[in-house]
Amino acid sequence: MSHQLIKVYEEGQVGVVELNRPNVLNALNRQMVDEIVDQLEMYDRNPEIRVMMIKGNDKVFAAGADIDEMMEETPLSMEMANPFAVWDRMTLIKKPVIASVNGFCLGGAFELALHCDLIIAGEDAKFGFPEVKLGVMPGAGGTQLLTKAIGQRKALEWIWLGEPFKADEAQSLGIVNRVVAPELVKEESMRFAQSLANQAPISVRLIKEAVRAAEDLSLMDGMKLERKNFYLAFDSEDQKEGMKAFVEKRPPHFKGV
Ligand code: CO8
Repeated sequence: MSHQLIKVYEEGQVGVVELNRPNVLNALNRQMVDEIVDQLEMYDRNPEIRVMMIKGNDKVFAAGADIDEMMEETPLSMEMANPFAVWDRMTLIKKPVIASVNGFCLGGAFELALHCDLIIAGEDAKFGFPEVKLGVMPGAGGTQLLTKAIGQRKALEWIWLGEPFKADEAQSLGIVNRVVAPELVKEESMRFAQSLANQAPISVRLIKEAVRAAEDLSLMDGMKLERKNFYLAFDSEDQKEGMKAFVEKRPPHFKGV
């Protein structure tokens, strides 16, 4: 598949999607979101890939949705184009997705990062929802994902004021997993991704499903899902290998089957 607005490449078992519209600070238009999600789905189906990463460039992750593309929209044009269906597909990705963030990560771009499982950020990263300053509001899940992550009061403060906040504050509230020097973001993200790629892939995907379900399910329903996934793991060769390796006092070799 040929891409125009993203670059894709693999490092070992990590599939990388790099946002590539530098002249507009990687502003996300519909084509770009389509390309991102199409590629994530391809990696999700590719047995050679165990972890995915979405990154911007050294200066910016992305400055939000493409305002030029959006400004003439009408309610009916959006109803007919259904621009958020592609975002829903992202929630169905089974393998881990890491957002690797330098610089601005605003609006739709922050929503893209919040759709990822983990966020590694540089000290230079700035997160925020400036939509209120444009007379609109987040539309790709921002009000829901941020509120679930940090609670209503902080979410309202940030979304109402629309000011960007720094990586260390995002980390203290549990939005960002790790903050490192700006020049180390790619390296740290890749190190994290590679260590995740070494874990048993079936365990990793079953864990993702169970942890993500905790957002929506009652405790008892969540426990039931966890139990099913726990049983399912025992259908894998990796479960046999993992436990055998422990007993034989050697490192396991996981194949993802
Ligand atoms: N859309 C389109 N173009 C943009 C965007 C954007 N979001 N952000 C920056 N650009 C363009 C600028 O117009 C400029 O182009 P040009 O050189 O042709 O004038 C170029 O990128 C460089 O930008 P600046 O000169 O403004 O760079 P600065 O370093 O001075 O400022 C900022 C950087 C602070 C990030 C500034 O560019 C800015 O405020 N950008 C807009 C941020 C914003 O409001 N984002 C939210 C957009 S709305 C949204 O995301 C809704 C999401 C819901 C739907 C999601 C669907 C995908």
